[in-house]
Parts: sequence; C-alpha cells; structure tokens
Amino acid sequence: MAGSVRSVEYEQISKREIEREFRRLCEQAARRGVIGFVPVEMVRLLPVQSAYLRRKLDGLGPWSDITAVSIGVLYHEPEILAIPDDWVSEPPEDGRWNQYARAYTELNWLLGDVAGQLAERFSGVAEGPTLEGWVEQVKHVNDYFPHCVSHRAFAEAARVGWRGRSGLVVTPEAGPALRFATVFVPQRLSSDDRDLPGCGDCYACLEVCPILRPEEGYRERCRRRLGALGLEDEVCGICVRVCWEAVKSRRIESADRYQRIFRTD
Ligand code: B12
Ligand code: SF4
Ligand code: SF4
Repeated sequence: MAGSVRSVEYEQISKREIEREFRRLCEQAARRGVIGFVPVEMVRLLPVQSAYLRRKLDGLGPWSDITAVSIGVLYHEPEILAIPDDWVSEPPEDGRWNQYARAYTELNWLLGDVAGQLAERFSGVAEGPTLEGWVEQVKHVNDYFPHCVSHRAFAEAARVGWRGRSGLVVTPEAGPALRFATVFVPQRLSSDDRDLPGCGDCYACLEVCPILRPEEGYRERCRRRLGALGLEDEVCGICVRVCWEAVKSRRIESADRYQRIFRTD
C-alpha cells in the first residue's frame, strides 16, 4: 500500500479531485488521458484474479467501500501510424514499427509512475500497466493470469470504453490506442454512465489478423507472435492500428460528446 494510509483515513476523497490530479500528471507528461470509476465489487473477474486482488488489497478496508479508478494514457498519433496497417509476418526493414515499441515502453513507465502517484496521494493501491521482468519466465499465456488483474475488466466496467471484437477495450476518444493501469481507493465512489457506440458492423480487426479468432483462443498464438517479431519490445498492435482507424473515421460525433479526454497536445 502506498503512502501513509492512516493520515488521510477519514478524509473524503472526491472524484473531481482524483480527476484533477490525473489531468495534472497527464499534462506534465504531455500525454492525453481518460479516466473512469467503478466500485470494485461490481467487476467480474476470473476467480484466480479475484483471489490475487483480495490479497493485494488486504488492509485497504471493506471490499464494498473500494473503488477502482481506471486510467488510460493515449498514444500520440505518429506512434500508432508507425504500426503496419495490414498484416505482415515480419517487420519491414525501415524499422518504423519500433517507434510504437518504444512508445509502449514509455507508456508503461509513465502509467506506473502516474498510478503510483495517485495511489500515494489518495491512500490507495496501484496495479501497474504490465508485469515487469516476467516475460522471460512465461511459457504459456495462462502463466500471466494469477499475477495480475485485467485492466480491461475495470476499464470496461467503468465505461471508459467497450469490449471490442478484438478483446481490447475501445474508447470513443482513441479507439484502443491507449494503455491502462488501475488504482484502488478506499472509498465508494459512484460510476459514471455513458453511452458507448460499440463495434456495430465493423469487423476490421478480425479481417486483418489471421490469429485473432476469439472463439479459438487466440491469446497463446498472439503471445508467441509478439516474441517472434523481434521488435524492441514485445508488441505487434496491428489490431490496435486498424481499430484506431475505424473509430477515428466515425469519431466526429464522439469527439463532441465525450468530454473526459484531457487534451495536452
Ligand atoms: C496477458 C496479457 C496479454 C496476453 C494475453 C491476451 C490477453 N489480453 O489476455 C498477450 C501476450 C497475448 C497479449 C497481447 C496483447 N496485449 Co496484452 N495484456 C496482458 C495483460 C498483462 C493481462 C491480461 C489479463 O489479465 N487477461 C485475463 C483475461 C481473461 O482478462 P479479460 O479478457 O479482460 O477477461 C476478464 C473479464 O472478461 C472476465 N472474464 C473473462 N472470462 C471469465 C470467466 C469467468 C468464469 C469469470 C468469472 C470472469 C471472466 O474476467 C476476466 C479477468 O478479469 C494485460 C495487462 C493487465 N494487467 O490487464 C495486457 C493488456 C490486455 N494488453 C494490451 C495490449 C494493447 C496488447 C496487444 C495489442 C500487444 C501490443 N501492445 O502490441 C495484444 C492484443 C491482443 C488482443 N487482441 O487482445 C492492453 C490492452 C489495452 C486495451 N485498449 O484494451 C493491456 C490492458 C495492457 C495495458 N496496460 O494497457 N496481452
Ligand atoms: S476494429 Fe472494429 S470490430 Fe474490431 S474492436 Fe475495433 S471497432 Fe470493434
Ligand atoms: S497484437 Fe495479436 S491479436 Fe493483435 S494483430 Fe497482432 S497478432 Fe493479432
């Protein structure tokens, strides 16, 4: 648990205050962010992840009082445009794809820092964006699950975005072109509701990726591809790129409707 929990134990935490602090941290990093709230007990988790979370939040107070704050930090447009927009088995020689790999590493670092600072400030507990120093030990994708909670489960429940056909959480503001972390705070805060358009009749991600067959369990094959591509970090992201394009092309309406994005560039 971060910081001196007891010192602010009886202070009321407000959503606006958390949002303000998150906005400040995003501005400092010249990145854009999205945020949402959901009581932790309203989120459906794999049993193994639920057990992990209960251990992690032990001491934070009654389960029914804990709120998950889902935070997302967006990629810059050139970083997403560095991903190929069609299927390729090997990276093109121009090395451009690594711009996305480097942004991935930067966002992981940034989100870890932002989540840690929010946890410190609001007497909470941070779940970082990824499992650092683990990849080498993973032999199967299932090895990840007992050691983390799904940020997508919280982002989806907090209505930050909808669950796309790709399995990714898709936001009206940036499609899936963002990374998530979650901060758990010891106070029950209400979740905002908002209409999310959903995938509609789009199938772009399923059309572009031969691995992405949700009904056939794509996860392990995707994991192997990320390693095999040999980029500067374990990424691919073609599904992210095509979805970003798909959402962007119908974003005119959403951009006006959704105000939660923190514009800093
Ligand atoms: C393991 C992992 C992978 C694995 C496995 C795939 C996966 N996503 O599960 C591999 C290596 C393949 C992978 C690939 C990718 N990943 Co990944 N990955 C993770 C990681 C570390 C854990 C995900 C996890 O816990 N999955 C468990 C599953 C089961 O969770 P879930 O699908 O959300 O299901 C939940 C609910 O639906 C519900 N549920 C589902 N089934 C059931 C059944 C029962 C009985 C119950 C009760 C509940 C339940 O509970 C589940 C668990 O909470 C997260 C980081 C994190 N801590 O969240 C990133 C994360 C999911 N990855 C991410 C990304 C971007 C990618 C890639 C694009 C790689 C890249 N960066 O280029 C690809 C995309 C693949 C895809 N189309 O989804 C982002 C997603 C961002 C977004 N917009 O959604 C995350 C959130 C990282 C981050 N910090 O932002 N990833
Ligand atoms: S590409 Fe289209 S179908 Fe796939 S997740 Fe994005 S909006 Fe949904
Ligand atoms: S990240 Fe995985 S699911 Fe997405 S396009 Fe690449 S191989 Fe397919």
